[in-house]
Amino acid sequence: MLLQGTLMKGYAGFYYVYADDRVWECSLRGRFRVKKQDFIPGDKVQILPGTESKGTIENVMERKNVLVRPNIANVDQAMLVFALATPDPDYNLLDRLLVQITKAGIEPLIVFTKADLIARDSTPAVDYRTIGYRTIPISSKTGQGISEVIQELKGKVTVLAGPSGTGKSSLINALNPGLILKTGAVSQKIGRGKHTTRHVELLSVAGGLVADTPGFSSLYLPKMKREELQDYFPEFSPYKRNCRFASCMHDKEPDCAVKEALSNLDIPASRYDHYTTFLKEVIENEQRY
Ligand SMILES: Nc1nc2c(ncn2[C@@H]2O[C@H](COP(=O)(O)OP(=O)(O)O)[C@@H](O)[C@H]2O)c(=O)[nH]1
Ligand SMILES: [Mg+2]
Ligand SMILES: [Zn+2]
Repeated sequence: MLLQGTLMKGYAGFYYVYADDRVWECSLRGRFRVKKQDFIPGDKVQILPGTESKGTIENVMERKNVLVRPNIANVDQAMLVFALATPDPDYNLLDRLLVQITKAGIEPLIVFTKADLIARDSTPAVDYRTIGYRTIPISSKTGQGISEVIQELKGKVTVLAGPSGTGKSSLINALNPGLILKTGAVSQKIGRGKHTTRHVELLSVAGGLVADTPGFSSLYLPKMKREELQDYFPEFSPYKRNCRFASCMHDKEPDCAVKEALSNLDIPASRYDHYTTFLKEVIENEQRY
């Protein structure tokens, strides 16, 4: 009987596969060795279980997507981790990541950490949940929101994104007390040197798999046509068909319904700001090709 599983990592000639809620140490069928097939974490495989959690990889499925950095296949979602305080959220970076991730065909999940540091009744500067993004405020200190994050990770392959110091490692530790990742500024300094190459791996966390290194670290927006950018601002869509020009970029054009919604406070000012900032970048990039 073959088991469906997901490759977590390859190491010293063995492949570690997560299947049936546990980890199997697998070797490859000869034909894969002959074909020099490259397996990467996230690959969906079928394994033939043997004794003592050992097995062999019998089949590998076609990939639905591949992320380059970190190199992972079949990524279901990206968890964007931003702190509500210390450091204050960088909304420009958050909006930039939302564009990158959505364009890559990956579902975003926004997690705001360190909720214990702000007043319970304080409202966020930008209401990402109302825009339509899955958004969870959490605290790794008090446990607030942790069970909601567990629900979202279950059965999925997740890559983390977000600045350092926002509590990504602390969150993984809170989700999975058995697994201790280094946290805080000090251990980051003495951590892996910049020049040490290392392989990415998926960690088994809360019934799902999470990449151990953050992704989407590039600040550059992906190449796209200027008309496409507004698709990544879903809160514009109820208004844009009322703009005078069908080709409206919602920038300098007269009779723009998006700008009218902005002045009525129906669109958050910082989102619109970032849209116009990104639009300039996208147009500059267009001219390079
Ligand atoms: N008050 C508070 N501090 C936190 C929370 N999560 C992380 N921290 C602290 O923030 C710092 C950075 O956390 P870390 O997990 O290393 O962040 P990373 O760089 O994103 O992995 C550490 O000093 C943590 O103790 C939280 O929910 N509440
Ligand atoms: Mg960390
Ligand atoms: Zn417009």
